[in-house]
Amino acid sequence: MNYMDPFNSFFNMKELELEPEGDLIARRLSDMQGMYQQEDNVAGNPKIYEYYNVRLPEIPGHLQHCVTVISPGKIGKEYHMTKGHYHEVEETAEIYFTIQGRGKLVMQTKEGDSKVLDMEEGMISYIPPYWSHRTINTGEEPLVFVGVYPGNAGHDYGDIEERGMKKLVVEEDGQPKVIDNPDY
Ligand code: M6P
Ligand code: ZN
Repeated sequence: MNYMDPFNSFFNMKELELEPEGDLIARRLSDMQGMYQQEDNVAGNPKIYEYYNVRLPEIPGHLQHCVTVISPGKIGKEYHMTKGHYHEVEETAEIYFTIQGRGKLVMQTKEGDSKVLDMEEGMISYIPPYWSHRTINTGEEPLVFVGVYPGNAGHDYGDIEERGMKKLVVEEDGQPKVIDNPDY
């Protein structure tokens, strides 16, 4: 039997970096074209979020895990958010453990049901099979969370890239508000 060796990763809470560095993926506004309602008048190409994947085989049995850091800020009225995705293997779930900041976790099924959960330090959020998921930083500091999901789950961005999500999280009177997406 060829066993994989157990290993630790360390997330540096001061630098907000994973050590040793996994696959670091940074997403800027230009990587999310068409996902925000008002992206036209934004100066430069701000970094919205980055995530660190611990490198693991994409096969059943393993547990993928990664740390996502969403910087605070807004594009128009919408808070910084992730692209959002379904899993390629739709019957796979995911857990998010929030370790810093506050935000919202917006989920949706292909039948059109929507759910929104709060994310705050210490919260463990369960994303059941079949729900797409997007995270939104509604706070003033980075939103940092750990995601854990099956080795073979994969990411399917197609539906959300084409249609967006039914619910948007915007700032109104200084407060986060969940509204219906007028373009959905
Ligand atoms: C979480 C997990 C990852 C995901 C990342 C960024 O860490 O769900 O699987 O890749 O967030 O989200 P997205 O892939 O939607 O950009
Ligand atoms: Zn996922």
